[in-house]
Amino acid sequence: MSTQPLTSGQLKQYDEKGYLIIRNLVSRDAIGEIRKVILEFVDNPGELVRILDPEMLVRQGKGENLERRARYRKLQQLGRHRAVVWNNYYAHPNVLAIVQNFLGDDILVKYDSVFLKPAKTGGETPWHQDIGLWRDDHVNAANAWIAVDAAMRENGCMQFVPGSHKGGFIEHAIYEDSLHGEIPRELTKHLNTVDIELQPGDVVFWHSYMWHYSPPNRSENSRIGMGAVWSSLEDAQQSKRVKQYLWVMKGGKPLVFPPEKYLLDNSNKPALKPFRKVD
Ligand SMILES: O=C(O)CCC(=O)C(=O)O
Repeated sequence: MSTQPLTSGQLKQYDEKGYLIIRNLVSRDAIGEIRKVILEFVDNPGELVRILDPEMLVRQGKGENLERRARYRKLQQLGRHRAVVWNNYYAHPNVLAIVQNFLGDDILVKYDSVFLKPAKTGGETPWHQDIGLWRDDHVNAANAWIAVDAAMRENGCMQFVPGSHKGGFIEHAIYEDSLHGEIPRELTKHLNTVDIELQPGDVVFWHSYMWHYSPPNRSENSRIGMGAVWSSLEDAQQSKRVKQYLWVMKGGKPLVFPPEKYLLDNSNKPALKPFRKVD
């Protein structure tokens, strides 16, 4: 397999706007297989029940009567536990052929999570930069999200601020009602945003400094997608926080499930600085 070189127009868009959408990167059949695995997992997680991350509503104790598929916002690291999800996205040759443009021929997965955002109950993801949450030096990581369901304005697609990656790192804050660290709220009141609307199999790639957000899903339609971060070997070697990376390409050769681990002992690295607390 070889790199699919990005065109000069695509590179210009990524450089100027900080993101790039590649349509139909994964086939509808492959996405259908992934969707089936995700829903089966939610229905019956077995011993991996710990990777189910509940919606805010449920965390607040307001989810008593919700059906099972309406209760969860995220499945942490499902990809690495399911061959279909891994091979059809994180290690998919079409996807890696794009990722090679950013990272070269040695590629590892740092992050693999499903974002569910169920109809009616799916909550918002606050404004953040990925690097603002990781707090590492991986400015050149390949960050991406693939649509499993159509992601539209109505069901809470992601929103980006084009060009925001040029502003560099923003120290994230945490509020009493924060889901996780976020860009300080006084900076997010008047933003020029774009809706990142995607059809199943479309993938959006973005810069680690990109400001992004997704609103609650008040529609009748589920909005499932999957987040990914791929790292170069150099970045993985310097990792401050993540202890385990997973190989998907070595020397330009794609690798399939089960992924080989790349383990780090970062126990003697300095502890992460906590987010600034705002009352
Ligand atoms: O799925 C979403 O709405 C949020 C995803 C996201 O923020 C991310 O992958 O960094």
